[in-house]
Amino acid sequence: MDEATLGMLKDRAFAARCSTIREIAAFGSGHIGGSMSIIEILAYLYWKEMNIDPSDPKKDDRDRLVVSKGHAGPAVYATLALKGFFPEEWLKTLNQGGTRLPSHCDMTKTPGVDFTGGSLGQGFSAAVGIALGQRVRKMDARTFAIIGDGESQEGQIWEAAETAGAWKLGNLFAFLDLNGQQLDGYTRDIIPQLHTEGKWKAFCWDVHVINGHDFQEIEKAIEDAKATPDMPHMIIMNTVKSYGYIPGEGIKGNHSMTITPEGAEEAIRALAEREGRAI
Ligand SMILES: Cc1ncc(C[n+]2csc(CCOP(=O)(O)OP(=O)(O)O)c2C)c(N)n1
Repeated sequence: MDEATLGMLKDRAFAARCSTIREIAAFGSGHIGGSMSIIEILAYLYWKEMNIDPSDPKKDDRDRLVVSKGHAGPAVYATLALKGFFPEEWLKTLNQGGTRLPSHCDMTKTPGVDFTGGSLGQGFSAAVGIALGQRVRKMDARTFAIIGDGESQEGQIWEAAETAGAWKLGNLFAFLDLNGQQLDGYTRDIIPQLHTEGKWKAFCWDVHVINGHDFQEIEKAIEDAKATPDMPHMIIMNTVKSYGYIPGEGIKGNHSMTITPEGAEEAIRALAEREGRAI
């Protein structure tokens, strides 16, 4: 990746982080942890990889993204707004009465959202079905999906995994947000997510393990995956829950946090300082 592209992606990620923090602060609380850990993959997909058109969000031959861990809605909305799917003003209405941006992603409400998430495990099955549909219709389009490590404790994830592996769905690119945390604690203390790479390989997936906050590694994994067109792809992303919202980084209790408007601006200043950015 050239320096200009890398700089552009880092700028988009920073902007999406600021919007996500402010969005949640406008409501007063929300799912900051699992939103912040997927900011880089969202930026990469929307600015570098996916065939989508913000002026025509339902175009038939588009690539699809299923955010199966649908509670990461705030990060998805921040990204979609920056990309031009809807006005950034909408971000002030997150989770409020009459909003088009509910706490969890809802395809019937938000332009650019391809599938409704929230009931963990279900979105991933839908992603397998969507990828199969694209293949049946002989389309070039691909399906991308993001799942969580807590979510991976759902049996439905593994039914979908087995099906996609058996059907050799090479147009399905999944990302596991391996942040080591779930709603009420660390996965290691609840149901440890062990042998993750081996499990996906056993289900006949093409597997890559990366740092999910590193754009160069994201690009390499996706490009390497394209060289294996007859298997579904699992890109295991080691991430930090709440990455970039420094008051929540890695701490227990960062799944949904209370954020005041003043606290949001303070957190954004701290992030800018850490990244050496002027704001
Ligand atoms: C079927 C189902 N069970 C429980 C929940 C409640 N819930 C919402 S988020 C969450 C934790 C998810 O953890 P993970 O997938 O690791 O997400 P992340 O830590 O990245 O936010 C739980 C248990 C749910 N939404 N759906």
